[in-house]
Amino acid sequence: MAARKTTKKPNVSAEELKAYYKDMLLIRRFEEKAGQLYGMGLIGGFCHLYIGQEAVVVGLEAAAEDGDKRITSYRDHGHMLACGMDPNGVMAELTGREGGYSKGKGGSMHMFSKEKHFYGGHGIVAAQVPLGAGLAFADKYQDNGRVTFTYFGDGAANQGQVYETFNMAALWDLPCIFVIENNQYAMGTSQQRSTSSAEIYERGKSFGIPGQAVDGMDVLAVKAAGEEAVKHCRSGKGPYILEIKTYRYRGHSMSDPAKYRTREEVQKMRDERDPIEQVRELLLTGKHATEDDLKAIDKEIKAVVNESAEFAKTSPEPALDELWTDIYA
Ligand SMILES: Cc1ncc(C[n+]2csc(CCOP(=O)(O)OP(=O)(O)O)c2C)c(N)n1
Ligand SMILES: [Mg+2]
Repeated sequence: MAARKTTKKPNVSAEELKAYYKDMLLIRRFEEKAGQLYGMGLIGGFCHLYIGQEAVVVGLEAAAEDGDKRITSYRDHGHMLACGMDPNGVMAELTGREGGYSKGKGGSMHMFSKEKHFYGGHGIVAAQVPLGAGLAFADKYQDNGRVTFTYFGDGAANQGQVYETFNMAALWDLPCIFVIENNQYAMGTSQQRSTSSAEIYERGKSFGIPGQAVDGMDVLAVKAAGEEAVKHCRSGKGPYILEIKTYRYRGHSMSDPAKYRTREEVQKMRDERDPIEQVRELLLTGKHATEDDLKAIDKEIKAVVNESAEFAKTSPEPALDELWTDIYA
């Protein structure tokens, strides 16, 4: 990814900037805690952390309105927290407990919230893309002015069903924002090794879907691009593609030793491009917050995350008779 520093002046108030800082920090600390609980054997199965990518969901949620929908892949904890789902319910689902969003029966990749219009959590690469277009179809049918954020990765962008979906979404002018979270890797395969055309945002061209590439380490740039996309979709002009260039600091999942890239590459990104540090700088240099204000926010977030871990450890395991509920037959 070309290192691009934003030249844009903050187009938001100090309060909004602080809110983005807080929201990104919540995701970062929550994911760090999930990583710890995984290491302690309290979380089983797959667990894909979102650390490094926080500005993507926080920027786009800042561009969304109440009632808009979101659907994503297995790397989904950040999306849940950013749309306002309860950290206790998310963490307890990770530990497989009764107090989790799927009563402890879904785990990391399978959580939903009708209230927050969060439609999962999907473990099959790109499976959520046609589903996202389906959600947008429902909104168009009901003429309710809502848009759907359909998130997927750079690896998923090479799947055939993505292009079938682009075709139908364009044909029917669906209010669907296709958000490609390009973190440069699909498991251990870098984008250079897997992708013939690097400019993924241009892949909608032959369907007449506009797209743009966005600096995904800059929450303000993401928000601005999100607002453009939302405006386009809400005004009935059909789908829009945002390729958001981001980076994951951790391995693909908790079981990835990450031998396909150097430690230096990751460290350079953390040192030079970290989305949370960038906002911290903006807050301090713009005198919108003092070091003490930021410390107070850190403390508040830590308390929320600790409480979620406590809840996730103490909530009981699902009762045996839950084995036979919520089954589709
Ligand atoms: C249909 C299918 N093929 C393969 C896999 C195994 N798999 C899981 S994640 C993944 C890589 C996807 O990468 P990307 O879309 O870039 O998302 P990221 O993990 O980087 O967020 C693969 C190949 C799968 N889950 N589903
Ligand atoms: Mg990827």
